[in-house]
Amino acid sequence: MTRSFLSLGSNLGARLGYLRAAVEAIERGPLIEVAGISKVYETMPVEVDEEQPDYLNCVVEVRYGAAAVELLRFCQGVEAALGRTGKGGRLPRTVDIDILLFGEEVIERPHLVVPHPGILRAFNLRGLADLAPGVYIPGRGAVRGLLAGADLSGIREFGESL
Ligand code: PH2
Ligand code: MG
Ligand code: MG
Repeated sequence: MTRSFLSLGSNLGARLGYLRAAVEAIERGPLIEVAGISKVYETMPVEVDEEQPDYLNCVVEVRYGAAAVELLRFCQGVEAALGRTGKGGRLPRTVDIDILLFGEEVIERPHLVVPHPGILRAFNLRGLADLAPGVYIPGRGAVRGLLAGADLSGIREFGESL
């Protein structure tokens, strides 16, 4: 089983409901166990071209019993089942599920880059730190040190959790 961390984000419709539905779908998935869920954060959109609504973001820790590409396929299936729109182009989305870390594997394929290119976004570091501040990001260092240097403006704890 590989320890993996998933980033969940939603900025369309019933955002918390989409995050909840995504976690429930992940829990029902094959060869996967949910080991932890971070707090939920409300975050200002980063790295987007046009104005869009604020996100709810969280990080989910899983144990997965197959390869990273299989996990990617599974996550894409959950996104599709939850009516994901706005694929590509960093458009608003009902739910986005990204593989932040897959053990300490480094993967660079056209459709799968791990650690995820967005892993250093402050909301991902916050979520990771809730679950595993000591976890090592290959090529970058431990989460707690990276978080200490991150700009946390634009991120606030959302009242409700998953
Ligand atoms: N996801 C993006 C682009 N920008 N900004 C926030 N705050 N949260 C996200 O999940 C997010 C983003 C692309 O997936
Ligand atoms: Mg994303
Ligand atoms: Mg994505």
